[in-house]
Amino acid sequence: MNTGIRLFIGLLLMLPMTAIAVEQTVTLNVNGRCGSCKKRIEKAAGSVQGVKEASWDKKKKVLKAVYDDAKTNTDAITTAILSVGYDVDTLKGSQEAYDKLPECCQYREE
Ligand SMILES: [Cu+2]
Repeated sequence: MNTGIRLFIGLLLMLPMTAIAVEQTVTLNVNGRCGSCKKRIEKAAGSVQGVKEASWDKKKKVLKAVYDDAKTNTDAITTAILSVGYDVDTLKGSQEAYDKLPECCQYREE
């Protein structure tokens, strides 16, 4: 094999590896109710530096986020969502922020 081809194959093999090392996908259970909840949750997650994509499934109550693991991590995304008043997995969202949510968005049963 000549060097050119070997180099090309080498680069080709490295491409997916660098992509996997940097980009991570996480799914989090985030409680919420409606379209405004969706906007708030996605905005909070998306505002974290390094988050490339955030989408919340209203039916499944699951947030899927794609992020650059050199810039951020799951904890930072979780914290951002908690701070706007939404529960993430077993963690409770900020009560203060929750109380400020419109009544129709208050998803907790009390
Ligand atoms: Cu809502």
